[in-house]
Amino acid sequence: MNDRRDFFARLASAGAGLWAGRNSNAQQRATQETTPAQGSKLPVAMPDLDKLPHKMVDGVKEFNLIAEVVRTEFVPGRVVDAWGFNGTVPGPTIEVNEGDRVRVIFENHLPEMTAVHWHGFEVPMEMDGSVGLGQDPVPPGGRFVYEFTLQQNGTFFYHSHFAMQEMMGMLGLFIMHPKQPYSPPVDRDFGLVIQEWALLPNNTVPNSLSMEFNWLTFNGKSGPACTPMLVKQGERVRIRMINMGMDHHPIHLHGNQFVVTGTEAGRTPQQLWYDQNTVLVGVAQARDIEFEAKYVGDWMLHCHLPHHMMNQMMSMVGPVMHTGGGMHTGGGMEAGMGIVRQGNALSEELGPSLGRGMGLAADIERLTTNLIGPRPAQKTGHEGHDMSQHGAMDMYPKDDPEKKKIPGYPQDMWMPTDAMFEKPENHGLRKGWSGAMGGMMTLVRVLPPDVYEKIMELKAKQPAKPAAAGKKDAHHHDE
Ligand SMILES: [Cu+2]
Repeated sequence: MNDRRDFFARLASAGAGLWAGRNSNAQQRATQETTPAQGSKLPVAMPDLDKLPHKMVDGVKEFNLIAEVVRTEFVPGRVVDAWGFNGTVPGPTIEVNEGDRVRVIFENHLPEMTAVHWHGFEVPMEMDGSVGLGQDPVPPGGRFVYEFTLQQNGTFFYHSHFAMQEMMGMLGLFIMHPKQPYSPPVDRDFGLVIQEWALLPNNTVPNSLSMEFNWLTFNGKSGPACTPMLVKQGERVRIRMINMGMDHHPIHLHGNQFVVTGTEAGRTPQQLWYDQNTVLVGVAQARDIEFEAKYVGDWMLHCHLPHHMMNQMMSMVGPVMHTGGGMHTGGGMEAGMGIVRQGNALSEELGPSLGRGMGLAADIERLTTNLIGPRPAQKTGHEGHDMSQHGAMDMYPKDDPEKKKIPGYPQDMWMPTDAMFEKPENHGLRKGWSGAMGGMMTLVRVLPPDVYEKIMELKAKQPAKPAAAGKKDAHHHDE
C-alpha cells in the first residue's frame, strides 16, 4: 500500500510539470533518457509471449516449429485446451530480417493433418502451406521443411490454413525487419496477436464451429491478465497488431493519437499517414500504429466492440428477468446461429438465446438472473447458487425493489480483482484498476522515468519462469 501511495505522490508531481506545458521540458528530458537501442534491429517485444529461437546453419536461419495441443489460461482459473505451437497459443513470434534465407523445420504433434501457411509471403507455391495445391498435408507425427528467402519487410504471420484449426488458435506473428531502417525510428516496438474464442462454461475446449465468441485475447491473455506495455514518457512507440478470427476489431487507444504506418503488406508511405485513435484490424490483416508517448498515464488499448470488452459474462447481464428464476441462454446450434423455425426472434421463449447461444450443448448453460438476492434452484436440478455471496457484486444493494422496476437494470458489473494480477508491470496501478479491464483489453503505461526504473527493479527480482514442456526442444537450438 505504501508503494501505491508513493507512486501516486510521484505521479502527481510528474503530472504537474507535464500538464503545465505539454510540449516542453518534461518530454525532452524523457527522450534523452531513452534506453533501448534505436534502429531497425530493435527487437519486437511480445507481452505474455515468447520468441522462437533459431540457429544458423550454412547461412540459413533455421527454426523448429511444432504444432501441438497447448493447455493455457486466458485469465487465472480459466483453463483452455487450445492448439498452438511450441507450447504456446498463439505460437511464438518468429523474427527475421529482409533478405534472410529462412528454414522452418515443422513437426506435426497433433492427432490430425495440418500444415503452416505463410500469410502474405512472396514465396514459391510449394512453400505456401496451402494443402492440396502446393503440398501434401503433414500427417500426425509427420514433418515438413519450409525454406525461402524473404525479400519483404513488415508485420506478417503464420497460421494453419484449415479453418477449424485457425479457430483452435493456430496462429503466430512473423516479423521481417527492413534492410533500410524505417523512419522515424521508434524506441519501443510491441506485437499483439488478436484472437477470439467460443468456450462453454465448464468446458476447456474451444468450440470451433460457433459463430459467437465469449473470450477475446491479446497474445493469449484476456484482460485483466494481459501484461501492460511499458513505455517511458517521450518515447516513440510502435504497436503491431494482427487478427485471425471471425470478427474485425476496432482497436482504440486512450489518450493518444496515432498514425497507421503499416499493413499486412508492409510499410505505408508517410504521405498516407493521418491521425487516428481507432484502427480497424480486419480479419487476416495487420496494422502497425505509431505515436509519441507524450502523456503520463495508464492508457487502455482495446477492441471497441462492446462485447469484446468483456469476458464470459453475457449470460448474466443484459435483458434479465427480475422474478428470480431466469431464462435459458443459448439454445441448440440453430438458435445460436439465429435460425428460427417457429415463433419469432423476440418471443419470450427465444429472446435471450438468439445470438447468445454458444452452439452445441448450450442448453445446459446457466440461467440468466438479476443477481439480486438469493437465487432459487435452477430447473436443471442443480443447487441454487447465491451470487451475492461472492462479494464482487457489492455495487448492487442486495434487495432494492425500486431498482428492480427499472427496465434493463442491471447491466454492468464491477468486479475488481487486483490481487489476482499482482506483477511488476502492474505496479502502482490505481486501486480497482482490474475492474475496468476485460476481454480484448490491455494497457500502454506511459511512465515517468523513476516509476519505470522501479518496475524494472521489481522485474529483475522475479524468479525465472520454467519453460513449458513443448518449448524445451526449441531452446536446444538457441545460439
Ligand atoms: Cu473486437
